[in-house]
Amino acid sequence: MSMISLFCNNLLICRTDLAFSSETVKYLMNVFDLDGSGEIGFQEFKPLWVYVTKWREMFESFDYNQDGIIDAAELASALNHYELRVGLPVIEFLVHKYGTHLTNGHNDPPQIELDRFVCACIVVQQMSTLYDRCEVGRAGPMEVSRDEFLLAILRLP
Ligand SMILES: [Ca+2]
Ligand SMILES: [Ca+2]
Repeated sequence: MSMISLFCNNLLICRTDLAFSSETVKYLMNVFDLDGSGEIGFQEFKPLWVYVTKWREMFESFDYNQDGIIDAAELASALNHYELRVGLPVIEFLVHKYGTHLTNGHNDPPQIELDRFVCACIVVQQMSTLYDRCEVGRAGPMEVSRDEFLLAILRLP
């Protein structure tokens, strides 16, 4: 287990029923391993701490019914609050892709646990930033909307 896995699973989560998956750790490494060393150094650690703590607080504050999971409405509210504005089709796709059926098999809609919530938010944040950069670099408006752009990325395997 890498240092970042240990960090995420033992220091930040502080809950025995939750752990960060290798996919989430990979996303975090992509964001915070600025020198490409494959490890999180001291200078990279502080922003990682702030970032993950922020997403955890966000998860808890937007889990309105306090059931420990995020549904589509809670996810939309959270992303909108942090100005990651996406439409309903993107929200539905995010919940489908990152959520799980936690009760009653597939009869209930999927919901998102903390680990996958962080993944979903990182993807939306990074792809929105990329979209904004593409838009700035163009003389005119983009030919695809932000939601179309995000959905195209999210549909990738
Ligand atoms: Ca590094
Ligand atoms: Ca909830």
